[in-house]
Amino acid sequence: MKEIIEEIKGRTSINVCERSVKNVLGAIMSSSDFWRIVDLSEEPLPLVADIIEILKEKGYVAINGGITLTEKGRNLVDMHEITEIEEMVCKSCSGRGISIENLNNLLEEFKKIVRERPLPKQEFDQAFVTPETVIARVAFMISRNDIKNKEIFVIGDDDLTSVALMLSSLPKRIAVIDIDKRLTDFIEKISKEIGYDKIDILTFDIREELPDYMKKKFDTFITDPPETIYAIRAFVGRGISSLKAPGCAGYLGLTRRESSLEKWMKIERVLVGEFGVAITDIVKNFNEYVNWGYEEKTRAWRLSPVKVKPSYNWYKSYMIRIATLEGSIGFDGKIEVDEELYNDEESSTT
Ligand code: N4P
Repeated sequence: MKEIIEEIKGRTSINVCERSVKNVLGAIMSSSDFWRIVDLSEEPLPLVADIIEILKEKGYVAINGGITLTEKGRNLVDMHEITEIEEMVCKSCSGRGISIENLNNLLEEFKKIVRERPLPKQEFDQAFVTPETVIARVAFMISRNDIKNKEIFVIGDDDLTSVALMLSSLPKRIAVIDIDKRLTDFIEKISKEIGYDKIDILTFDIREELPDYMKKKFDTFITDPPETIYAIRAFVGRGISSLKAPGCAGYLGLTRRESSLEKWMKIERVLVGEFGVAITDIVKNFNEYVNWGYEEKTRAWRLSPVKVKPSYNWYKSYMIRIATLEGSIGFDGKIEVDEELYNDEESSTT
């Protein structure tokens, strides 16, 4: 085991420990599908690819259409008492801990309206979540009293959360920004069609500072940023700047697919240490993403030891809720990066 870890360390700058290797081996015991192994292991995809590569070189796994343990591999897991990974997900709430039963009409209406939505663009790291996820977000935000008669700011909206919010007619007012004019045009069109006028829609690059009229104006924000520290400052930091007062809330998705626990800790440090907010909720795999269509053009594809498209929605993210306190402070400066907003050594799906 020590040898395996040393070898992996030589090949990647992502932090790796014995448990990372055990997580991947446990996942291989549960599935031979690469995407499922990444999903179950909860290790960043590039690290999973490196670990599998080394395990193959050392004869512990075989790769032929799928990834399986060899005789030698089975001995290794026995010796280290490594066990299969089981998810134990609740069937009625899909593990979200929230019911969307009362929002069934909203779900059906939302599904109808988004049929004509713009398709994901790789350039902006787009990949939208399932309609059930969007409605579960609404339910979750209702449960935390962050929607009814609240002013809500949606930062980046390929998920079309603003559309579900409009359809719910629960917020007092909505503002939505996105860099992609196809999306802001689409949201605009829907708002006209359903006659909803309490929404402000703006095509905006989040690397820029927010206009003053958007600062300290909202009760709640929601965003689903790319997972670089730059993007956390841009999307979440500006979200916090947009909140009115202590006791307001922000929602963000964070995945393990593109972030090690080291990066998670850094992100949590930025949230708690730099922005001075409290983390009130973390719900595993709350957000489920529809496979985006450009998977063969991603680093994840190049790294995948088996070139088979995912057969299910393997990409998920945790839902994080933060709350502001006296002394919370967001981020206002300009962010002078280009593509580094989207990518670091742990990311792979842009
Ligand atoms: C990325 C999904 N490149 C997958 C495809 N990301 C955001 C999309 C917004 N719906 C990041 C999700 C986790 N923060």
